[in-house]
Amino acid sequence: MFDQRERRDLEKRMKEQDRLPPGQSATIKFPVLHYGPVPKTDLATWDFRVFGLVADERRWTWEEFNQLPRTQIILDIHCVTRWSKFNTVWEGVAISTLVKEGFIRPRPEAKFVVQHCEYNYTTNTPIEFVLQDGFILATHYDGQPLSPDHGYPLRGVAGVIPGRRGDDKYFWKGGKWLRGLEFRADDKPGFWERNGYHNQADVWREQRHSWSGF
Ligand SMILES: Nc1nc2c(c(=O)[nH]1)N[C@H]1C(S)=C(S)[C@@H](COP(=O)(O)O)O[C@H]1N2
Ligand SMILES: [Mo]
Repeated sequence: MFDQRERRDLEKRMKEQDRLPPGQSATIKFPVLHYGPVPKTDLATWDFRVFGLVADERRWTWEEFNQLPRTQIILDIHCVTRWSKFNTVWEGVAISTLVKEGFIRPRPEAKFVVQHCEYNYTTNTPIEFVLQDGFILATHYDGQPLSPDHGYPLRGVAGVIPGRRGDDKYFWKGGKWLRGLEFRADDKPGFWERNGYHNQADVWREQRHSWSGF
């Protein structure tokens, strides 16, 4: 059982480096977790919408989306079901870049962002969260386009930049099969947030469920 040993060694190292949040275990696999079926995507009709409290609402086709400025990032991801995966490599688009370069112009009243996914899955965060470096709109994982299970063709990824702790949230705050971003003045709990998960989802404070503290 080399895998077991590799896993335990990794977990020990991550703990020593202060990268293992409380109550989490390291995994070397990449579990798949979601509610409902995996959608089939036709890139010819796929679009991405930016709407709500923005100076001008946007709609990008797949081709247009792929012309946006791109970034690569390495993140530790922490699932609320207690697995953590370290040094995951993502490529895609940073919302902060889109804002800096004027592709998205949030209005001053915009305080929250709701990620809208296929089959009406949503997840919500404060606007600052999606504007930080630990959040990315990803098209690629580990050098390959996302697999259908992990969110093809586009997903939000909520992770932790290795060694740089911040406002870090559990992995469910990244919506798979992402189709749009809604900017809002008021917060609007998403799918898991309405079904017992904690609205803030801070991984270092173990904000797993809405009944587990603040
Ligand atoms: N559209 C959609 N996105 C989703 C979910 C979902 O049910 N639907 N589940 C979330 C949860 S609870 C987790 S832990 C991660 C899992 O991502 P993975 O399957 O790539 O590991 O996706 C998140 N994004
Ligand atoms: Mo999850």
